[in-house]
Amino acid sequence: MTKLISILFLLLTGTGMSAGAQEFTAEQKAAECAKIKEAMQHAWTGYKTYAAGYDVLKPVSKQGVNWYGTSFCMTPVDAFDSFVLMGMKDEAKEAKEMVFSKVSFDVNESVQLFEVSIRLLGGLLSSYDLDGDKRFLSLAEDLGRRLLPAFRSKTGMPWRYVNLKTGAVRDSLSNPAEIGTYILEFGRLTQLTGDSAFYKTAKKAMMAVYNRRSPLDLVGTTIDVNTGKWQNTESQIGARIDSYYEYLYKGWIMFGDPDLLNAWRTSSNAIRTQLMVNTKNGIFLTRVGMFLGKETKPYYGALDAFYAGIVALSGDVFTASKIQQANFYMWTKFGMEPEVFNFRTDSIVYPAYPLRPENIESCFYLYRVTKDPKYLAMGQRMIGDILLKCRTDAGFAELKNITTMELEDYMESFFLAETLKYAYLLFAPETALSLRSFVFNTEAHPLKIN
Ligand code: DMJ
Repeated sequence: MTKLISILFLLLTGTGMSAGAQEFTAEQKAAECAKIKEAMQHAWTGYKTYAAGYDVLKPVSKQGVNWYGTSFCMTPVDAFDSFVLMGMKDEAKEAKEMVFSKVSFDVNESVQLFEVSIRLLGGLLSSYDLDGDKRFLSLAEDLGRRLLPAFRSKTGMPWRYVNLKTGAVRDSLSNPAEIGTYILEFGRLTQLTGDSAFYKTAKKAMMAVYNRRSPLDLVGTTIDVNTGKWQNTESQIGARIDSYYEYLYKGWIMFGDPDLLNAWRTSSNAIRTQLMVNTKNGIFLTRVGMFLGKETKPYYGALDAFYAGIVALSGDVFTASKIQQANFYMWTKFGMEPEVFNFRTDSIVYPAYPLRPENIESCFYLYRVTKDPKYLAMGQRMIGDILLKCRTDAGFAELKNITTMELEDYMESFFLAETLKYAYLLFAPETALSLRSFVFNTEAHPLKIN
């Protein structure tokens, strides 16, 4: 009997399963999917009407804006695979036509390696993996080759900017995320083109960060890619570090490289012992000095929320569920999640909400792993808030301030690539996208596992 009770306890708590959450019916799930598809359509109509051919829509002033002198059609590239997964055939066709008629990387532009890689390279590769049109792969390969010169530094860690035509590089002060978030896209390129240079280059860069970890096995926030010296030694899991950790584990799933698993295990143990703070509201991850592990600032925020998802994916469902408890607390405490918040004083540090996906992304992974309907309820609440509070008549706008609800005139392409996609997949049947066959890059572009 005692054994039975412990097994039941383990099933309910050890897997993060809650006792009381109500199951969603198939009709309720379908209704959520329909709501999210309608939002996707609204965002796309706004983009097409006011910003067609530009990178991004400004949904308040109703105009388009480019990141650089030339447009790379950031929004259609980022949105295409979401349209495919949501079965939005007409929109997928429109996005595809826009991409092939407008995008060329043969331009004299200095671009930010990280953003171009996760949004454009990742988007083109997943478009190829889902749709099979070889033109996606040609564009991806062309872009990948133009990005390679960025990695020609003394350490193998990439410069932040590279010129797509000349290969000229600039900005040596970088960070783990902008150095170590390439193995999925570059590795997939190696698989698809047979050129091993892509995988080797990306791996060398991320291992160069790992090899510069402190004796506590932590990395800092800023490093010089030429000297290899840390410039900002604060360790945390959010902005400027997040996806470096994400790619250590996902790189292992995608390529089975034991070096990546080993680096993930070492790093995630250090994060557990040095950064995790157990509170009555769940587990938050704090910020500490990378050498002494002393807390610098008790800050947590929207970006940090991704960590529950990767921890769930790696198999530690109990810890992941406690982090997600904290994530949802952060959301409900303020009615919307702030970009940064002090979890010791329960107060907002930076009040923006730029349409970020991470909290819902973690719900998606936790639901896939546990099937606990409480994650559906969390996701429903969060996407409901977003669709209600950020909608404008031309699309969806970021919030400058979640307490005043003042809007920012910008609709990030990751809203279509990530936020709406993870929300949709949370409620859609698993067959819509199997985690056995695909790994999401950090911009939620699914890449096929070979
Ligand atoms: C996205 O561009 C990516 O998810 C990146 O890794 C972190 N930030 C944004 C979304 O918030």
